[in-house]
Amino acid sequence: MQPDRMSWWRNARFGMFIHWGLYAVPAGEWNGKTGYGEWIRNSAEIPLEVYDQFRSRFNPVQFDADGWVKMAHDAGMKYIVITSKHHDGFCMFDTKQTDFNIMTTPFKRDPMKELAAACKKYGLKFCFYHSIMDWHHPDYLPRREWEKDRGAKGADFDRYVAYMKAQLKELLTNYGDIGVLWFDGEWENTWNDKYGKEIYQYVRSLQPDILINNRVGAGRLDMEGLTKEGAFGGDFGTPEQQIPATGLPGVDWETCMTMNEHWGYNRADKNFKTAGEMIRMLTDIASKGGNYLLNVGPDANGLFPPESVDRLAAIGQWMQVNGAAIYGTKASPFRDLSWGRCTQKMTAAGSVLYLHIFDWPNNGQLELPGVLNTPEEAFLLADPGKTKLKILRKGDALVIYLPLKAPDSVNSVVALYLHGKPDLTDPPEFKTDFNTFVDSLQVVLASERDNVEIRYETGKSEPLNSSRLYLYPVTIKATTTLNARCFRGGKPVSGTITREFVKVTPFQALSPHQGTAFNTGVRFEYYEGTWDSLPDFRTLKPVKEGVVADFLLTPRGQDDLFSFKYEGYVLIPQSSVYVFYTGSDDGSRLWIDDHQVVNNDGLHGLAEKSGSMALAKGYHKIRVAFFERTGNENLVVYVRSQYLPKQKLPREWLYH
Ligand code: H79
Repeated sequence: MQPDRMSWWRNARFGMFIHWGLYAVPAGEWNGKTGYGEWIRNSAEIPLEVYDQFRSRFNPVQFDADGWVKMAHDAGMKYIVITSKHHDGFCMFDTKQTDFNIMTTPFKRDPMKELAAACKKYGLKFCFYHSIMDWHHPDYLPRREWEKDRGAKGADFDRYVAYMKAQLKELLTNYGDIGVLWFDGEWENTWNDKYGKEIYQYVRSLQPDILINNRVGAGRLDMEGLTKEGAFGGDFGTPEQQIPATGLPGVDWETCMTMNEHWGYNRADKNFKTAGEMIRMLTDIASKGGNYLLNVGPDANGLFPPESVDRLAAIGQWMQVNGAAIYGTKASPFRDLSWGRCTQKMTAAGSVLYLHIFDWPNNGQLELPGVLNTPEEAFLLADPGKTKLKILRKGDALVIYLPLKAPDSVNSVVALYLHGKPDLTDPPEFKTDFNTFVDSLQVVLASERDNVEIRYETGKSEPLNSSRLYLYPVTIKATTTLNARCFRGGKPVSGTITREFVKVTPFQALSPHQGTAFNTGVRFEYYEGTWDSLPDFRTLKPVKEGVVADFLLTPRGQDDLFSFKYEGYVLIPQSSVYVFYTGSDDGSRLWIDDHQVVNNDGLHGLAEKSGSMALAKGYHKIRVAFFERTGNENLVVYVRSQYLPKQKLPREWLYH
């Protein structure tokens, strides 16, 4: 987590994404098909010269920067991220680096200049989306597979990076303070973390306080949008069209989402989410500690689709009343609430819980489970008179008495002021994520609550105030059930958490006499072919065979349409339960002693899967299979045990 630099962004919680470019001219339609968006040049395979002609038809005379920013402002959005350049390479700003820009259209105006000024007027942060992938620049590589007539001869990717930098310099010097640089299109095999770090540093050198998303690096895990461990992740993660299932403590993230089914303008796409759905999504995201970047795709006249205009206004009405429950809030302290969501803030005197009620209780009684604080007051944000709602305690729960009718059928918010920070009846947590072990296991317990003691029992007994006090990790050597609970002043103040830790027998190592003497490295077989999942290697003939230090893709003969099988031995340093992972793009699997441990098969972007196995110290058979269809290719094997932090499987463990 970054300090201060990010505080405006963390407080903002809600921003507008704008996808606007030449693709607004065809408006999603090509040769009678209407399913395209900003990817139209690639998806409809439009030759460069043909696409270039949209330029003469791009004259969005109805564009009104003030009007756009006012709509974002009135919707309650605190920042705008707009496409300075999308994958098509067309620049929506006045750049000296290429003619392929808006100043060479009949429009001849720089909309970014006008938007920067309007954002300043309305107090919104102005931000750029800038695509790394570029289907127009001669130096960008690779070419599209279908672009047979556009050779790559003479192309120089480093010169393309220099072009990018020159444009970033323009964007960061000609438009005042920029809030965020939002990169995208980083997944092709020409981009890597080294370029990512270089660009990150360069952008920060021009505007030190700017924020940069994780797509500047090459380690994004598919559309989940978070960066894989150990890779360069910029300032925040970027889930796309999805909301993480839970909050992600310690990780900043922003879900970007379309209102209908396209980012760029699509005339035929009327499948818009309702304002209510989007209000609930914004609430859900805030309750998990994230931001919502909601997209508008303006048309080639410079107008927002009327459906977007309506929805922005409706969201704005809700935000007018309930914005306090979104801005500057933190993730919910509750794991799950049956009737809705919660966000929270600290106040001078204590804290406030914002109870976002999606499902209004029929009996008018809202039950908030497991809150030990003394409540101060509660009122509906929709009630200008702030009429105090009756609050009664029912055991550990607080019951708030609501009017019979919800003020808002989508989400009515109760502000509940508490004395002190929320003190919920959460049980302690097991910090050990191994449930099985071979010899012994150190079990760590913890509670984030103030002034609590943890006491525990083994077997079936409920912890009492006379049970053992948890002071340091509990070492267990046999299968054991542990029960733990929080106590305060001699009284239990939480439920009991229970977990069974099972002693298992490890897979035996190969005897030293098995096989021949071991040499370092693993054997590989390299295959070529077109697959959507791992092939059955038994039916195939390898193109190449040999030995590599570890699971390297370097012996390949081509960057796409290939596959590897690696076989050898892994020297396990200590008997224990081991977790193995493969991070791959596309699919992979891993076997130990002929048992499949990891299944990460299928056609996908960079994705990580894991599995575990108890292994005795010594040599075990290891087999890894990988295939790549097109795009980026990537394979890394990681390992972890209770004794070892997650790390790349050391080369020193591999033999054949
Ligand atoms: O600008 C919008 C989209 O045009 C852009 N991102 C949003 C914000 C976008 N680019 N691509 N996609 C959305 C979907 C692409 C998915 C894939 Fe891949 C590209 C599948 C395989 C290559 C990325 C990399 C996802 C998996 C690997």
